[in-house]
Amino acid sequence: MRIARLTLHRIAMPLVRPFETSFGVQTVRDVVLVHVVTADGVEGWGECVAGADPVYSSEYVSGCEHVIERYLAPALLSAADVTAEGLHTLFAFVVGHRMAKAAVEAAILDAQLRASGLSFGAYLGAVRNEVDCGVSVGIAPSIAELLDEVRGYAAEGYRRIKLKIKPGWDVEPVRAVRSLLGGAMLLQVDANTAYTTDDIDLLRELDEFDLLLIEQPFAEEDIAAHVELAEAIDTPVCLDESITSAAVAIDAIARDATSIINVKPGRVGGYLEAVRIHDACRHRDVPVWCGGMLETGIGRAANVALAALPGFTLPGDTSASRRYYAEDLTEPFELVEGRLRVPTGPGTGVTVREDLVAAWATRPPLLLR
Ligand code: SMG
Ligand code: MG
Repeated sequence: MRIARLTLHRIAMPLVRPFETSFGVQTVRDVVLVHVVTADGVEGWGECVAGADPVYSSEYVSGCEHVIERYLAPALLSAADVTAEGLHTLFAFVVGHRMAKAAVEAAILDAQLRASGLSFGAYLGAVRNEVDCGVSVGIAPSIAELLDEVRGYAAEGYRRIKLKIKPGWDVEPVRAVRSLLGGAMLLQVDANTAYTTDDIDLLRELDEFDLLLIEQPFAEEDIAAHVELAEAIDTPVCLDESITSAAVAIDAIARDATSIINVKPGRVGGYLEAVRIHDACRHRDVPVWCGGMLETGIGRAANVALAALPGFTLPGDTSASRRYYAEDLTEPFELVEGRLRVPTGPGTGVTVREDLVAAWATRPPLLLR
């Protein structure tokens, strides 16, 4: 297909409650949306998962917007024939910038699948029509408030709880939540790189809470530190930020730095690379789960489809829309018995509410052709 135009929308969506991680507090999501229209008039939407600031990774929203405007969109608009599968080669001249590339890939894939009448799930290889959902719980002002929040999510039916931790907010909150939930509930923690190898003795104290995993305790580049931790504790180590491609995933697994992987399409350059990671992990008997980046319904729809692949054997951070947003950009995703249904319509299977895109815009749309 040929891409006739690409529009970048920049919107702000307030969160229903502040979300605090070891990186800081977030109260609003600043999002870039990619909207493409093919020469045949087929549309596709993609969402960029980068944060407002370069704290989770080196990418950030304004940087992604610039890379798309200056490099990716011109390459796309001047190509005679564009396919989602061909983007890896088309964009190879740009080093890194995976979240920017993933946003464009998602829009192209959406258009391509809408043109052929295929859903994301069918295309990616989904084997389930609904997926088990977990929820990521931010750092709270007090343990009492944390317990209130966790109690609420457990009552909504979430099948797994993930607690954000950081130095000074780790063993005691985890102890309190484990005792609230009892031994049967799946519970895991995510440090977002907040610790160093000096903390290994402290992190070993988490072993008593029978956690499913500890996610990304150390710096993104430090695979060796995670190898050291994995040898020292019983809780399985799971990498998130470190895993930027299938090649890195394969290497980290071979070095025993990680025994479970959090797959986020944005972090790895798109859904096609996410599937390659899934395939490599499955081949090596390494379970994967679908991470989240506070997606709107656009990204959530595609993530839920990905989470329906056979190797996604653990509940994902694929929460209901209302976990973050009072009103979503698409029809809302609602939890039924702790699960979300995989959309079956062409492309992402959801409809973008363009009135809301316009109402929530923080600057005029940028039309590229
Ligand atoms: O979408 O529910 C979600 C967010 C899940 O905790 C979540 N994401 O490191 O896994 C992670 C974080 C990254 C975003 S906050 C900086
Ligand atoms: Mg994480």
